[in-house]
Amino acid sequence: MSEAWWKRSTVYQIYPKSFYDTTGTGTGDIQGITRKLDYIKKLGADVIWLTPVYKSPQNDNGYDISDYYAIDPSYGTMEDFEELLSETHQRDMKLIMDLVVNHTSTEHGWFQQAASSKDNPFRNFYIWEAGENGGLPNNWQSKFGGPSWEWDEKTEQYYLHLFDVTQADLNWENEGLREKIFEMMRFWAEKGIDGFRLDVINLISKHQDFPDDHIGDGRRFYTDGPRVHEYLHAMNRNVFSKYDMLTVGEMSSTNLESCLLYTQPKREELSMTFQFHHLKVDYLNGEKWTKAPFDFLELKQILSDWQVGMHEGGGWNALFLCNHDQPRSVSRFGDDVQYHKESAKMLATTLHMMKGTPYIYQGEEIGMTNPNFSKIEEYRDVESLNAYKNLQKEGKTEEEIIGILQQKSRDNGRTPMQWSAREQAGFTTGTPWIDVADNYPEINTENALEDPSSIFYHYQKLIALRKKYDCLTNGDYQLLLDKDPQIFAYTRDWNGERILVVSNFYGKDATVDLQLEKSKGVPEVLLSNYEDSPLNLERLQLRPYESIVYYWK
Ligand code: TEU
Repeated sequence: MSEAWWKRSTVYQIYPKSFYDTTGTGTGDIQGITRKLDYIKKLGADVIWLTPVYKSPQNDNGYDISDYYAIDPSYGTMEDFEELLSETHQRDMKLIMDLVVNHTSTEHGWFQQAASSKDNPFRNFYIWEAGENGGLPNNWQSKFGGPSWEWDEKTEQYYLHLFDVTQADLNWENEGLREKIFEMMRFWAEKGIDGFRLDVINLISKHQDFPDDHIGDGRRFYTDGPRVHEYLHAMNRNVFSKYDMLTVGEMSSTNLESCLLYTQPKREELSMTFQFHHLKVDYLNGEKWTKAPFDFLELKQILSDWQVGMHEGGGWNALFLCNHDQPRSVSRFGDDVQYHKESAKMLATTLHMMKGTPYIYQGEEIGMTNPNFSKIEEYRDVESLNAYKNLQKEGKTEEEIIGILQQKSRDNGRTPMQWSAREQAGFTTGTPWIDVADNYPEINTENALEDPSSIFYHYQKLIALRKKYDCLTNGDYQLLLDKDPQIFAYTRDWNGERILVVSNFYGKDATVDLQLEKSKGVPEVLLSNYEDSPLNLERLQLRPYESIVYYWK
């Protein structure tokens, strides 16, 4: 069997609302993406993932879809989309769409029908329960805070919403619903798109007795649920297999065993999965809305366990450190002031040399940082605004709450793309829907493109290495110095080729004894974030955030 094309690809994630505004409305648009395609081409990424641009009331920035067949007018028209797709293909790049099929907006026609009466034919497209003795059907919590059931006055039942109250969960038990979804997916496939990113796809199958959860928030009754593999296999047979697609599932609170099942080729489900365990290493006692430094040893262990586990089990990882739901990686795991460039490059190297398909989130390639918003009025995200209220109820002070949001809010990753030092970072001629980060005069794409030592060109080199070395696609993964509190080092071996990555995760020097066998001889340095990196591996001296890729053949 020939190698799947997406194994050597690098995906560039675009959050259209914050990418580039051509109309002066303050909101990015599809034409803006088309205009910036050459920029992405120059970076070398060969797949674009668009977060949702379908028609939506935008309560959750498009993850609340009201019409799967239409483009939201704030982003443009279907013609704009078709132009984007063809311009992408002309540049030998591919485009994948974000698909949200765990839930729809309550403004979707199906929900409107379903909520109109108990015997409407669409009623069973959603999940309705009568409730227990006048109370909620169970104690499951919404991921955005509060109960996951909402009372519907008219038909006197509750509907399930694992996210916002305007995001009603679809009933995948209903075969008619499944057929409608597959039909809609084929509509987009027929337009020529190259794949799907499937939003919280491991939540679509719920335990049908909807039990109370006595030890948690209910997630164990719908995460990687009873029929999820059956549904994904059917999706694969009905849609994916008929085209040549990259499919990536966003897996909430999943585990390795499940992700192997989702991605082993013989099972015919998905190409790869996103998992989030490594992005919870700065949660205090497992709680997101806390302020805490990240646990480096844990980060290393989790990433390594997934590397080894997916390699040995024949699965495939999607590799990422940030996205539109996460803080900026350089602010979170690096040093976004003193060692901005060095640490951003170090993080990129550490991730991109792993086994899997790497994802770059817009702005990550120039080291965009968290904006450090200091007033609640600057935040936009529904989840952050809910968290703000809940933390107030818990008695936290304003200062404490803002401190937490500065570290954890999803808005950290949603500020406008910093194109230039011009007003509003060159993102819009109007007023942006969310403020631009203050550091745009220094951190922007114009500066990055002019500076041969920029973070941008470092990513460009990483992408090129991944295309060239079979060892990066196929090699195994071995963690070295697992207990070292400062160094992240691993090897990749394949067919006599070896790649070694050594990264210093902190702003102080380090002396490293890798204890490698000597027989391999003197290596070549493939990439580093400092000039003249040392070749002597016996007592390797690393500078702050230094990261080096060695190669032996
Ligand atoms: O996110 C799913 C999800 O569970 C998270 O990443 C979520 O943001 C986090 O748990 C909050 O703490 C996806 C989308 O990426 C996100 O933007 C949507 O809001 C969500 O699904 C609902 O569609």
